[in-house]
Amino acid sequence: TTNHLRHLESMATHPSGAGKIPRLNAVILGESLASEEDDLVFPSHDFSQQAHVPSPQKYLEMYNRSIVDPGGFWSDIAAEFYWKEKWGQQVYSENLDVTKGNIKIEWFKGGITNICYNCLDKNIESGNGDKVALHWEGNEPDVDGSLTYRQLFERVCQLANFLKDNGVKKDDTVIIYLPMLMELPITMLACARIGAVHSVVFAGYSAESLLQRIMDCKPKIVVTCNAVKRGKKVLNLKEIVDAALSESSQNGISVDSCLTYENESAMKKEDTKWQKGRDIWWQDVVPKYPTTCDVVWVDAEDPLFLLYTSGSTGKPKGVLHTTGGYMIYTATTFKYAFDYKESDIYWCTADCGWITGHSYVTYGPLLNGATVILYEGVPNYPDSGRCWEIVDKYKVTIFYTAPTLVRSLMRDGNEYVTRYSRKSLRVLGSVGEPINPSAWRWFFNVVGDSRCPISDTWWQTETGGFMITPLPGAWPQKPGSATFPFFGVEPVIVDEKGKEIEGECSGYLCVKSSWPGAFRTLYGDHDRYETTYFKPFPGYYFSGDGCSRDKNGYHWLTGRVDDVINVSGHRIGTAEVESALVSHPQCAEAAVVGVEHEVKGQGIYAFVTLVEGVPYTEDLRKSLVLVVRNQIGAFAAPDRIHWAPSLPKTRSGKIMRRILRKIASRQLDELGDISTLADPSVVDQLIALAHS
Ligand code: 6R9
Repeated sequence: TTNHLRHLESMATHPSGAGKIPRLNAVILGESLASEEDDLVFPSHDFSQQAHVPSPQKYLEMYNRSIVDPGGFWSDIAAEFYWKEKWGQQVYSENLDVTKGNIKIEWFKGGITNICYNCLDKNIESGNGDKVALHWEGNEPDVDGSLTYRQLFERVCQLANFLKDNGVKKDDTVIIYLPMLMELPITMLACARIGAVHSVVFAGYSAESLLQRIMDCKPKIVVTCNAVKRGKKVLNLKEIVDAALSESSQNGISVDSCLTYENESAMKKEDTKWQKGRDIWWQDVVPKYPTTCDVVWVDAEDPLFLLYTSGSTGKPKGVLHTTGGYMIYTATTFKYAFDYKESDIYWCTADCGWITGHSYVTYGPLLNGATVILYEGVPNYPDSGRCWEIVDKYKVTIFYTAPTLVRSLMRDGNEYVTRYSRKSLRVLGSVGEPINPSAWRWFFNVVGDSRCPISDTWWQTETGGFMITPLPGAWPQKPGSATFPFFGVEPVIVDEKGKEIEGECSGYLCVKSSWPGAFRTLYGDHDRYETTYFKPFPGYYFSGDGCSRDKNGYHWLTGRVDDVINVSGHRIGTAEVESALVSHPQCAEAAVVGVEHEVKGQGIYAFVTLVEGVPYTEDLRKSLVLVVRNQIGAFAAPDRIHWAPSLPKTRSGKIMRRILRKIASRQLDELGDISTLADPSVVDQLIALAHS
């Protein structure tokens, strides 16, 4: 067993009886809690008993096999899926060492399958045809709909037939620019059914960003809708697509057709701008096609989708995932990390425009035959209780969201939560950024009534699925820690020289050897793939994240390593300082960046959002600094607190530190592109407060 699992081993072989966690509980609780590291939250006995992985030793048994014999471990799982033809002799092959030639990862090569078939046909054949696949909740509370697996199958087939009829063939690209309507997963699945490669562009990106993606992947067709309502705002999506398409055709890339869904509740057909010959109304044509469509069988290593993600440079990276490994990996991670059971009702608040919406709204859940909620709107419309209203309405059992949403709802007060029952909930999940212990606590205590384990899942667009995640019921959680690696994943922490460090340590998070869900290349740029991810530490996949491992082997993600600040030779994670700040009862959110400092090299500059109604005062400023001194050390005390009514965030909720760094260093003429912000006016507010 690798070093970091020794603690789990000791839990599993504890003298009080193998894997009996309560004994350990008593031991730990007998000591005073020295720090967050010692803050253990135990799953209830009842939860553990019914869990897929009920104990540390069950996990260790499975984990060890997945590392010693990855081929055997993953082919046993793959055998539960439908394959037209079985994969070749070799389950996988990999080269992750740039010094030994091109980076190459393959899983189940030679295996012939189809992920859409496994999501739909297979579930219908096994008797789940009448089970609800998708519940759709509109922006307005009284607008909703649902599709059973059979109905979803029919819709997907009709669209697949339309696509074929319009010249889309295997390996052609289709850009999808849709909000959270059922037509979004329907389009993804229809592409997969005929072997076309989908590239979903989050329907909050500007025309400029959409154009950039169209130019890069040259789609045969673009699928969109006329408009969407998010809260009280109506967004005219078709206008954005029109702008991108006319610009692209002037640049030599002309897209033949633009299939447009009429999202009636947001905008009527008559009000939609139209380009004859190119634009097609979805409702006019798609329902006329047959409700069955033959599957195009593909190789496990044929591409499934392209998803653009931001890198450190301006040009977005087209992350490419293939079929077989991704299918097995998303299905398996979904099942174990959420302890999924057939009776669960699952809601992930992510948009399908992000990887979370690919792996854990669409593919992972549907491969498991789950009932999935899709929500079109925003979490605070008509008020901040909407999420819990939806939870009660559909009796949601698994609720998966992002820390930013947790913190914003936390700020609005418990009232909105406690008003609803939430009795159906049994597992909670978090993704996207490190969840600070105080938000974790609130999520656990208030939302989950201290009953529901939280799966804090660390992973990336590039990894396809969960990499480090709790398995609820298997071991105690530590608020803020993603805990231990998923099956088949060997995380390593390396120092600057790329040397693996053991035991209690912190450094760069890398992964040794491949896993089925790993991305295979950056579209059209295999060099950049190798340079960004495999050259920094030869022999490993480099995540770009910092991580520490505590004395018990738990993993603590500290954020992107480009966000590390070095103060007088002390390396301080911005996430650490932020977590300290937000633990202050009057601090709602914080973002910390490094600024040049004459004496210390870098100083710490903290943007702080206060709890609603709390005034900015000098005393509060001091007490915020004190909280950081007390929790981390004097060296980590912020040099400057900058009041921030709100923080500049991308539409996916990530804080844009690039902009904060410029504001902090007063390089106001170098703010760069702020159009990707959810609300660009935040920037002016911050600049105005810079002198306060
Ligand atoms: C799934 C997703 C990836 C980056 C990743 C890391 C951060 C995601 C996290 C987390 C700490 C977690 N991140 N989940 N950090 N704990 N549970 O978000 O993909 O958009 O590609 O972002 O997000 O920094 O490197 P993506």
